[in-house]
Amino acid sequence: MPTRTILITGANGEIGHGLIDHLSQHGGMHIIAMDLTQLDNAVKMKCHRTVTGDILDSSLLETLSTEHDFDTIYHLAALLSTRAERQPTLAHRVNVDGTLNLLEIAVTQSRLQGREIKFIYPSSIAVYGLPSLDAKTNAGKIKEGEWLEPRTMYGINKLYTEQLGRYYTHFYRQLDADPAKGRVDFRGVRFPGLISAATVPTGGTSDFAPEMLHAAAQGKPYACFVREDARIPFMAMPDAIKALLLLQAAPKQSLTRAVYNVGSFNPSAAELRSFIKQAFPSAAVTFAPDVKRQAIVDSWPADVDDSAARRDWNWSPDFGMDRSFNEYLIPAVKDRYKKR
Ligand code: NAD
Ligand code: AKB
Repeated sequence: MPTRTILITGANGEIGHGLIDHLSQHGGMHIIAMDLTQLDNAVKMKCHRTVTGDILDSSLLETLSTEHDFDTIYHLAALLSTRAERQPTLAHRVNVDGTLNLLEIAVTQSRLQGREIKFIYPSSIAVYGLPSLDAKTNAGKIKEGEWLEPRTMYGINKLYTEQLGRYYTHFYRQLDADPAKGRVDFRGVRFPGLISAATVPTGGTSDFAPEMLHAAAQGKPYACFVREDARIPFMAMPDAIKALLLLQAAPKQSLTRAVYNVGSFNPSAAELRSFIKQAFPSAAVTFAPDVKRQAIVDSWPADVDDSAARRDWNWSPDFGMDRSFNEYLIPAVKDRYKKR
């Protein structure tokens, strides 16, 4: 069987690190990894080729497309919610125009290869926008079609690009004489806040959870930027990688949606602190809410209904909160900071 070639954009980010790590161990495939920043050496050696460049550079993407036959594109590059709120026009360019560029590359590839190209896309719970805390409390587990009025540029970008993906899969150039030529098989997941033991996030609004954990593991004090009762869904990085790979591998005929919720656990910030303090009793975690970032978190759901993903592609997280912390996050962060 020929070796599959996959393109990963945003490869130097948190998910990119986890995905490349996993694929290089289990994949038997050529990984073409692209990022604006030069890939970390540990990741670089796991890839067939690395490219430092901007997803807004269409000619770079077109050149890449002439040099490789991609089987799947994992399009991870983005500006996350807090950074996007500080640079909204740049965020729109990267998150929307950049995604459009990648979808166009997928069409070109599909035409050249005469087959559908899979396009795997991490969307976010940021697509949701609850108007008040009461609404959030009463909403319970949110389904994919509910509360789609995001209040952040990032959430709006994600919601729109999900629709672009659906368009490229079903309606792209629908008035052409032969619209069937050049198809993209777009599949998205709406991730909750992700927590990795290997990397510390920057630029997100769910970052308070991983920041609290990594600070505790280093013996550093941490002032949490949301209230103790702030509650949103989270997931450990290995489950996020599992979700991307399961969705990628799912038979097309079993999929009933372009984008799926995936859930795992949803502690309040105070519950997170308690968990972390069990492992690091001297952790000095205080709460100093930033009202503006708090408002973003308040607009995100307390929990998501992921029954469609469970039904259509057999999704279930391997790690709930106990296992995420006790079997993955705590031992791995202890190990990470012991080595330094
Ligand atoms: P990250 O910020 O760690 O990584 C993003 C990467 O994209 C960075 O390495 C950055 O250099 C790169 N990038 C940014 N602009 C670029 C450009 N113009 N050209 C090329 N590369 C560019 O983020 P992550 O956590 O790895 O997230 C990956 C994807 O998953 C994003 O689309 C994000 O929206 C989504 N997501 C992440 C989370 C989370 O909690 N981490 C949750 C939901 C969705
Ligand atoms: C962010 O906070 O922006 C991300 C996300 C939940 O999409 N972590």
